Amino acid sequence: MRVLVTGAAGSIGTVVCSGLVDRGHEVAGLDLVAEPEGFTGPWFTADCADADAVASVFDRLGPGGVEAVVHLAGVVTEQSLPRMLESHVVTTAVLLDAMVEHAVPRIVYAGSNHAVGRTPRMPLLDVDVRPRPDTFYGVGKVAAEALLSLYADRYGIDAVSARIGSFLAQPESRRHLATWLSHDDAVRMVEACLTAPDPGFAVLYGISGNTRAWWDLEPGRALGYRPQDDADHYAAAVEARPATHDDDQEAAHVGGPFVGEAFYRPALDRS
Ligand code: 15L
Repeated sequence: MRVLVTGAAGSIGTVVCSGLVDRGHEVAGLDLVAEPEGFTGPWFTADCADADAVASVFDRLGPGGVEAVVHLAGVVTEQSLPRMLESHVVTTAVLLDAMVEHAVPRIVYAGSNHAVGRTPRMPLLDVDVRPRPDTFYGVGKVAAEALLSLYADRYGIDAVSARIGSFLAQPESRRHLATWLSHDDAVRMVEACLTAPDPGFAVLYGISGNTRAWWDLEPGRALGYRPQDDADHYAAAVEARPATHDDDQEAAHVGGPFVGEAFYRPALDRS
């Protein structure tokens, strides 16, 4: 499959791009920065919030040059509301408009657990709980999912949002024993979302097959995602570290640290 990956130079982007290439896909990269060493496909340095720049990327890849978009670009920390809306909502809208114009039928989106981060932790959270963001970052992710739903309904685009947990080489905290997404499982997950037959608008939790998961893996399995890693493998090492106040706070809501007062701020920056 010919795939355009945004945020291709980022931490998840580099892993996903090389994983998709290893699995036989043709990958074009788009990012604000120059291509990382070793990237083999076409590369575009542009801002996904710039509609003209994005339209030109699709034009240059030509008719049929993109069969699916994997949208991973976006600021991964909390910032002001306008910044979050631009980073997560405007970029998604720009890509969706370009997809409509160029008849690209599928997008896989890096959603986030922070779209529901204010939900008190419970044994197994399904994907149909109400949006309950923990930050403006989470608000941006909720709104981006709403856009995906709109374009799926209006234009028949297949739009899959993976609410990613904690994408890391290894789990580092007690919370990660539930929220971890391994590098290899991230590639498996994205490929499943790219190739699932007729998903329409769909949401899954993007985590590994963690024994202690707080999130239901079933929506992912329904799309063909078969995680092979489990954070429990690292539990002894993680639990050998002294428990901290943060561990308790992080365990109360699924969004962990993003729920805490350290993340409270006014929506708008004022000069
Ligand atoms: C995310 O969505 C963030 O991008 C990342 O920085 C982590 O906070 C992660 O979630 C997490 O919840 O661990």
